[in-house]
Amino acid sequence: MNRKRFLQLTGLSGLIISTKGIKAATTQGPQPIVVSTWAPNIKANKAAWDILSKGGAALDAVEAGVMIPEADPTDNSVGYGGLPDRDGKVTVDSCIMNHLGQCGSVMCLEEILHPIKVARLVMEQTPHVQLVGEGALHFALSKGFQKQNLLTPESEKAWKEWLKTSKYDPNRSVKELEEKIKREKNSHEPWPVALLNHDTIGMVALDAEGNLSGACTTSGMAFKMRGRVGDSPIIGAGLFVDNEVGAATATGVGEEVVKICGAHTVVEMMRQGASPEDACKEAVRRIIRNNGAKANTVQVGFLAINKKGEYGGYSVMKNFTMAVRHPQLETSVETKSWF
Ligand code: SD4
Repeated sequence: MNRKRFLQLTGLSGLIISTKGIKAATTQGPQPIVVSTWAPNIKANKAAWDILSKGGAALDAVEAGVMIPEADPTDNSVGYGGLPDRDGKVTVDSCIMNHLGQCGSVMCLEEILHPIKVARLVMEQTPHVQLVGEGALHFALSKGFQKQNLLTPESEKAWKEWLKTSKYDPNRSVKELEEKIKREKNSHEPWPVALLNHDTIGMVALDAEGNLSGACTTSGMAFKMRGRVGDSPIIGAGLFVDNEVGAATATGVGEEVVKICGAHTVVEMMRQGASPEDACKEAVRRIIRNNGAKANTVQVGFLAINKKGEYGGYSVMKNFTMAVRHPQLETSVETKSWF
């Protein structure tokens, strides 16, 4: 397949692809911008951009944006098509935060296609921030959401294959990506395979009013223990927004992100004057410090934007990409990494 054909197939024509050593870029003045984890989420950015480019609110943009991978059966770590826990159940975690510091989250929710919408309703219509499991499901059903099986035949097959060894490996997706990259080297395919890698989506946006919001949604680590919750629905870990400063989100091994209050750390570093990239690097440094000799096996990626619309990211291991959209640019970039 040639490159043109690939771009047509994936609907990514016009995309600027950069894969190495991209510095945190600066946009001119405070203009709208949306940044999300992983290159395929350029499609999610499109949905967000439809709203931002018409003067819409960052909150509406990030909600609409992350709904794209939630409904995409080929994204096996978000929503429909997500890989299940070790009992074969797909459980989803989502959170959302706006420029007023308001936030909502659902954790370990089952059979709901768009957990991000439920998280938003937790924020807007309950006195709480977090709802979990059965309670979150009851809340969703009371708001008119319908139950839907999120386990696709492909995910079920992968789970049955996994059951043969039942070995939990938080590096599974990293290894899969590395294998794909090796295959790419051998087959001389014309596009960077990191572009094809789907994973948890964290999305942050700045709107024309100068307000920031963010959303993060995932089915979590594949074949996790039943009831396990990672960083993605935890405000301050997988996502944090402070309208005075900036917004940050994370992807990767959630336990490591929770241990350093990842997204909050990134925002606080920006408050002290760090660029988005340097702020993300400091969060990565703390993960490296916590993990000693095994640090180079723990993939975590952070990305951030600040009030000026500057953006950047950093990851522990290579191959972490982010999708960026602002008035002058629609692109995916690989962030710098520690290793
Ligand atoms: C989690 N951080 O549940 C999520 C998983 C993830 O790409 O980001 N996967 O820990």
